[in-house]
Amino acid sequence: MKFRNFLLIAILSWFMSACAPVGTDVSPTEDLAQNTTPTGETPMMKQPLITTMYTADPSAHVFEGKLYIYPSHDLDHDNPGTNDGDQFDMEDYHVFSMESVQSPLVDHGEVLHVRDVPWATKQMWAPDAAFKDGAYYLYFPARDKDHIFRIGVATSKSPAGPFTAEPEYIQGSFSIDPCVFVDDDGQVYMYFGGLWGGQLEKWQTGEFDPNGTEPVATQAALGPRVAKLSEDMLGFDGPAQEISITDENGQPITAGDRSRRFFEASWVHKYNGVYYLSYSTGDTHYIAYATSESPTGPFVFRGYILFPVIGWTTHHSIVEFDGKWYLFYHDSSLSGGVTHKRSMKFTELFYNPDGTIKPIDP
Ligand code: FUB
Repeated sequence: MKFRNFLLIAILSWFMSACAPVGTDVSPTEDLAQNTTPTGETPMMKQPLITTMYTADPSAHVFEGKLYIYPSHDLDHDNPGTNDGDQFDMEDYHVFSMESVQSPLVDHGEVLHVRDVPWATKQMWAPDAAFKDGAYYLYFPARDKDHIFRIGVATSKSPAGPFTAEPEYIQGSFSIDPCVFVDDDGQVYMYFGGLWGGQLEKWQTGEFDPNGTEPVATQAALGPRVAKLSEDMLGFDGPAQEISITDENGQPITAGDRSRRFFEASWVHKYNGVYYLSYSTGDTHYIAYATSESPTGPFVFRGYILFPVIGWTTHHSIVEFDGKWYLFYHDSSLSGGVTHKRSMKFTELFYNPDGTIKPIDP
């Protein structure tokens, strides 16, 4: 009797699987999940998250209950550096994920290469990712065929990629370091911009001016740009606006105030209804932050989140995961201080009761 039941179930299951319509039994996410490699590296705070490759500019997000990280992939070369950032000659992106901050990091492999981006030529710098209506979007800067930094977008059905690039860069985009923030009302904003290698000072007239320079020391510093994203997430819904960062008296932070002025690496998050814009101060090497009641500012300077790390650049993201807040950042400790060979790290971030952030000593 038992054997007859077993036989019946076996025949039925074979019949059902043989009759399933082709292509409908494996979801894209399950399919792609097979291309993952547990790195075997258990995350430890303030230690490199991966030691088999160099990674930088980590943008962290919670998607589908896991923590996903979208970093730059630094190449292991010894080309000389310039103020234009030519040593940051990255070609592709890998995506990483963690089930929890105690579980091993998973490398989802190469998810986009510059050869597969029709408009881009080189230097795939700091990316970010976003989700809307069942699709994932990877935003990234790269130099176009005229050597000008633009921002592109690539799409996927999975947060782990692979991503397919749109044929053109986002019209109206320029400079580097996109950060995409989805507000509680569903409106999506992109913040971007970076000085020097990132060319922001060359866009002060609204056109690319190869001779553009930073404002003089007593003038207002250049601010990051913000643009609303269109409904389809593939373009800007109107021209980008400059964000103003002021001191506590409402006076613009000046270009000469190098320990507080915006340089690159914008990140926006919301805590207790307040918008926090954090950024790198570049040649003074801080991650600073400013707050506002509005996603488009003006933002008021509040202090520092991260003191200088080993290496010239500093770049971060802030994410809430399982009820705690984390700072993802990078430094050059693993390479012995080589600025363009960086490693992503993370640590917990704490707020004071007044909403200010406790600065972190890396
Ligand atoms: O990774 C290349 C550049 O270095 C980024 O775009 C900047 O933010 C800096 O981290």
